[in-house]
Amino acid sequence: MDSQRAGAVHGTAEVIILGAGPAGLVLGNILRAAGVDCVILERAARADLGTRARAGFLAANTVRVLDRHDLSDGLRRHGQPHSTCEFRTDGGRFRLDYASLGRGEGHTVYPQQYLVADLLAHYEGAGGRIRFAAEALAVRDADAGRTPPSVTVRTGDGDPVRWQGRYVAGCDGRHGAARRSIPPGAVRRHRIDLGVSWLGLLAEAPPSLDAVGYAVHSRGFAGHMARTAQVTRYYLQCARGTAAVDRSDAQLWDELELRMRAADHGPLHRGRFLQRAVFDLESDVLEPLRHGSLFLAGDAASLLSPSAAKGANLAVLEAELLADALFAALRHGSTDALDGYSARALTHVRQAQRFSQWMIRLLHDVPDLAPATDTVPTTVSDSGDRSEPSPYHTPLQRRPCLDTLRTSRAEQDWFAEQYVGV
Ligand code: RFL
Repeated sequence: MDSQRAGAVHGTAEVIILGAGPAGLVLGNILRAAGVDCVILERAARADLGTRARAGFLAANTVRVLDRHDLSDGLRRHGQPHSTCEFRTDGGRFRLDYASLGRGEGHTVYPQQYLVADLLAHYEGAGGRIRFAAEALAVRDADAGRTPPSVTVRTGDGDPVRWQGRYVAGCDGRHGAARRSIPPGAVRRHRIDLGVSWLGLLAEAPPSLDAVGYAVHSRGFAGHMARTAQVTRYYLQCARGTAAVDRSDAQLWDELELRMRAADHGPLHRGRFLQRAVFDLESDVLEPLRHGSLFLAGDAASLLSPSAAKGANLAVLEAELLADALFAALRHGSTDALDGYSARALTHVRQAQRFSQWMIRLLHDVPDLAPATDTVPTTVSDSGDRSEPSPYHTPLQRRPCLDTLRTSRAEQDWFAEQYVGV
């Protein structure tokens, strides 16, 4: 049997939501509370869902969205307010208390896996429908006019089953079925890749400083971000293609201490690394975020490099926008908000991408005039982990940016507004 085709309809819902990450679960919770019949189809097993450590920095607007829908209990109780970042360079270090700059807002640090667990508990507690170990294979008939869209789903060893709905919300991330199901040419994909890669590390160790740490070093960038009192995230810029396991924990701590200038500013709290993953700091966005009755939100809509901690925040914002638009269409027969969803969401995505590209350029030596839609050619240096300069390489342009950020109140206000804004 064609694995993408499935016969009789196995289940129906007004809205079929693919993926139970922040986007899918916020969407599901808002729709369910509004009395919209929806089902979430999630590829992972239930036990695996709440264990994926990723984001941690939630913007004030994200917290407001979660407050509005009564979804913020856990983060209000256990999240930690955060308001400071520290830049370390060969000229010394400086701090920005960003919550007292710009629009006067900070972050709440609350690990993404806890947020996902809270959202799931709330959704199921309220009677929301979800199927685990249900991998969407394809969305069919999204632009078929009178034929309702459906999703073929693999749920085990048997033949795929089919769910049918009025709308499908693709919240299944970058490699999910929603993106894959859009025919070539139906939407545009804009991609930015400045050739920078990071080794992301999760350390079983308390934070080493009471601030986000950004260290700019000739061997490459290093970063520090608190997660909980026992767990801290670190980043090390690495050459593209680096294997995540090619160095011991002790070697990685030595490299982190070197780049973060521990000799000048104090040692790091060491511990076992619980997670190591290399990822490329690329960003992309589809346009429009819709194909017929299939709508995209979260990482399925746009991928943001974690350089500016925006991905989960955008996912929550888009989920609320999409929920309101679907509700208006289903209950009031007005599709205006659905028709405007893509343009509204893209305004926020573009703003976030602009800032995240600015952060990449601030923290790394990257070409100044990189093409906007393709990979910048870089080669691997053996003098550290950063990529070797391309012909356009202009590291000197980065220093004035850092100096301006250190000295100009106007620049600091702009930074603070962008840093916490979505
Ligand atoms: P998710 O969280 O990836 O959830 C998608 C869900 O869909 C499921 N799925 C499928 N289900 C059914 N059928 C299929 N075919 C499916 N394919 C996939 C998956 O199992 C999963 O449960 O997407 P969502 O909801 O759009 O949320 C996006 C965020 O997860 C992401 O943007 C952030 O984690 C990005 N990010 C950060 N964002 C922030 O706002 N602040 C941060 O501090 C921050 N730190 C980070 C980050 C991302 C990182 N990684 C992944 C590189 C730090 C790191 C290390």
